[in-house]
Amino acid sequence: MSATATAVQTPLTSLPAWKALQAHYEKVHSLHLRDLFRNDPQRGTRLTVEAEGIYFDYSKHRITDETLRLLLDLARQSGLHERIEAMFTGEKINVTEKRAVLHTALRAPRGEVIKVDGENVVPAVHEVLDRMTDFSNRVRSGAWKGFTGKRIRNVINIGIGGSDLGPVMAYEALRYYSQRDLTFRFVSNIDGTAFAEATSDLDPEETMFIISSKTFTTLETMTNAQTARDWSLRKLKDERAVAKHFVAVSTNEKEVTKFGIDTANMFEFWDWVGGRYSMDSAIGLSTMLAIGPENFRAMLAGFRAIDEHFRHTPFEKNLPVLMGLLTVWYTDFFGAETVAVLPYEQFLRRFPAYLQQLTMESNGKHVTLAGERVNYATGPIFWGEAGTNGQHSFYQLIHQGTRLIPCDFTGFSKTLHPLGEDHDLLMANVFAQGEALAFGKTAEEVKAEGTPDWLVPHRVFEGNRPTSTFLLDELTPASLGKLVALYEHSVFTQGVIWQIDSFDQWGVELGKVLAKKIVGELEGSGPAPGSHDTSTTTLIERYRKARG
Ligand code: G6Q
Repeated sequence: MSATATAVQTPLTSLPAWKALQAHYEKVHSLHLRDLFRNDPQRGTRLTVEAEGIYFDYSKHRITDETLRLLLDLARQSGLHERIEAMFTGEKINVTEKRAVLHTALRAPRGEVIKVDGENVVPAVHEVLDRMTDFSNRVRSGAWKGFTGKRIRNVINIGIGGSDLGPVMAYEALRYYSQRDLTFRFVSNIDGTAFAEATSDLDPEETMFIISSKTFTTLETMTNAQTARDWSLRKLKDERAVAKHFVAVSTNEKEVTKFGIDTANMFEFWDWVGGRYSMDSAIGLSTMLAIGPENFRAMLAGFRAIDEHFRHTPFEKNLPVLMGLLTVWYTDFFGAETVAVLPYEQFLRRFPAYLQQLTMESNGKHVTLAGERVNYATGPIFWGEAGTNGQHSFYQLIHQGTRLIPCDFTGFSKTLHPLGEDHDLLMANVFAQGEALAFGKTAEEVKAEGTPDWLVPHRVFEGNRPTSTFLLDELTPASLGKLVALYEHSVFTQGVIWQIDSFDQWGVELGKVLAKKIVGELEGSGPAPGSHDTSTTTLIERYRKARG
């Protein structure tokens, strides 16, 4: 294993920058954004960065120049630069699974050399991309026929977690660019309803299933895949039809073959691609089928632009580094427990759900790389909703509740569907919310509006609620790639500071094992056979009785 991955680290709370930040927090935590802006007329232009077509305004954060300086020191003292290099060059930084972490290789240009165990992985990446391209072209053009000779009109991705959330999000986000005579559906849940509803109006003769599973052993996906097989063969009545209606995306050739899918119809990826980092691997096959190979490659180029930015830009101008450090600042010093992700773009409505997995599965850890329990908070809860819907529900709590919730606003200067004044109204809301959250409304201002004294406290907005604003030109495949990569690398930055393994997921593995154990105990009646606590035993027994 690499030196960087296993190097003994100074505990986070012993780093000089951490201690300095603790002392600094005491001095600055009560400063109000109103005063910070009043005392620095340039603040709204100074605390911004523009890179790769993304304008990032972080001026409405509760920071001073000194805060930034100390946070950047923290990044340096945490070895962030070395850790970035270790990731990009294929060191096995996922220490608990002894794996390299190379989603960045998925968007590396042909000709780049990135080695894992002495072997350059880039040619294999492009070989799979080329096969995906060829396959996508054939399906999109109608050259690929179903078993009975009809063209494929429906594509259903069966996968869960990292093998579902990225594809769903990307399909929704880039629907504008998709081939509209193809229908796309996604089945993830192990719930008959999910499959039944997704297929109820479809004809098996025109339907193709992509079975997406890194391991090809996940209970939900394998159960749904079997259901899909039965559903298809009920109509197509011939095992040979599987080759025309099923393709697999997996790292597990053996299990794919066992399922009956021809490996000629298998699109490979590798153990150095984590599930939640896999939307631009072959797991993105449904995305490529929807938007076409050229758009898919444009998306990869967007990812790549941010990879290069993250790797080579000095930290003070580095978007993901600044984003990650701000998250650490609020999580560990202000005790903020959540981050709200608020894209003002209807096509990005699944983006918060996607980010929940990316951020929370990556940094929801309480043990350091050295196996010690942390004595500081790690990954906050990410949640959110596309604007302006949230404004009419939970924004109340952000404005006037008792919790501090940093918000990420994302907006686009141009809309893909210009409709009257809609876009101006949408964007006016982004700007107005950021302004209101930062500056609020004082009692004097409320009184001056003629509010009766008894109502004044209810109508006061304290303000000082921090926000980031990301302004992009237009939602395109490339800009989506950039946005996702920003968060990927922000998550990485946080994980490095917190000294955790952002790339394992033992909590997910546990769930996979537990259900398998109980499922066999649900049949029959009378006392439950397994040995569980009294609560679980009673629940199992009630279920056994009720299901009959
Ligand atoms: C992601 C996780 C998890 C995984 C799913 C599906 O990082 O590992 O969400 O993607 O459990 O796993 P398979 O792709 O192996 O079916």
